[in-house]
Amino acid sequence: MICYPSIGGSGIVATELAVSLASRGHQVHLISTELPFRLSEYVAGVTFHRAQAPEYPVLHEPQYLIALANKTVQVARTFGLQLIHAHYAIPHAAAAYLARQILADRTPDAVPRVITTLHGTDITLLGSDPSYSETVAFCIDHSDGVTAVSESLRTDTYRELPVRSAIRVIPNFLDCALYRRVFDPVLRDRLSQSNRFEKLVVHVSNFRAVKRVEAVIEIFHRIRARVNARLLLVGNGPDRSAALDLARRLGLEWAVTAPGEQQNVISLLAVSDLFLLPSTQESFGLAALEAMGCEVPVVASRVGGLPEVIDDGMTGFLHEPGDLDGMAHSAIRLLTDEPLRERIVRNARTSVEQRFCAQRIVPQYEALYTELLERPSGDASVSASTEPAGVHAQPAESA
Ligand code: GMT
Repeated sequence: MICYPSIGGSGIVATELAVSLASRGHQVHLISTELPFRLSEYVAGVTFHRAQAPEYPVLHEPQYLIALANKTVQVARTFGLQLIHAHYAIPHAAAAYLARQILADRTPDAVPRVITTLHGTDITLLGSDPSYSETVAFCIDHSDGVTAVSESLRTDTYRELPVRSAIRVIPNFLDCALYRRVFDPVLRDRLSQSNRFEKLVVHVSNFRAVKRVEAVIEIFHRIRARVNARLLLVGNGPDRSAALDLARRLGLEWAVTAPGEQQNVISLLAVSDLFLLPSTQESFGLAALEAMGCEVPVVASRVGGLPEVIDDGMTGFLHEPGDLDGMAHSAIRLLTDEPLRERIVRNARTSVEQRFCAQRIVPQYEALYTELLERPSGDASVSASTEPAGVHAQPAESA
């Protein structure tokens, strides 16, 4: 499993998948530059390998792609890897492709299959950039299996890139036994004065422009005009200071708590009353799913894969990204109409249990792995002159 270690959905999904596969008896090797932040304790069956790119004065920047491919080759040789699963196409699909080419050249009888999982910004923001698009499309097409985390991302990939591979949609998932509401009254009292009927609104992200954290502040400002509430901003990233500046200018500084990155978001979600996600783009919206698992009602943008996660009016509320008044209106309804809030969170939790629990989704990855491994050797050809296995003239297949 190749992934980014830092806060962000693709690393979380890769880590949760590794842990889940290990609990089902597989041996998983996680390759990353740092210990992934959700792998906080020892897990039997998961081994971490650090890929390090040395610096050298001649190089303008560390050669991450080469170091990652190199580490993957070494791990494959030492542990006899059968599969390389790259999470986030840039540059992990390229590293996996390169590793497989090297292994095929030196040990043609033991060449692992390569799976690339597309997560979102690797396609919608970065991958489609003309500076990257040809290479990203080539590496995706030369994976033996390709998955996307939503139908929306699959459609975007075919629209944005000259990709011909069949892309299978395997949605993101949760450990439903962990992501649930266990209310901690002491923690809640620290974050808001519940004895004074103060509501707690939460946002969790990596504070990049696409998350629109300033819009979170603007919506919260509108909520505050009607409801006694505090805001909890969990995470860190480029837009954190701007968001806190805006809160200050609006006189809300005292009502906003921003503790930075947190390893355990479950306890924080489990004491919150409302989750805001006004992103400009979300290929899936794992943060929204985590909130729904913890019975926190979500108000979000109607973009990307969010409508595949949230059924508007049934399991949460969706609005156009520019409609901050609409988002504030739904938020105020959820914070003041208890029967509505109860209905939405009950539906949301049921939807998570029926559609997005690990035991429902992880077997879909296992089935894909098995399919790829059962293909006669040579099907998943690594020869540059042959068509990659799984390439179809028409984009078609779905899980
Ligand atoms: O953009 C982020 O928040 C990080 C990014 C990532 O890959 O780390 O998230 C993307 O992948 C997540 C996991 O599949 C999805 O839940 C997010 O919706 C997606 N982000 C965007 O599309 C903006």
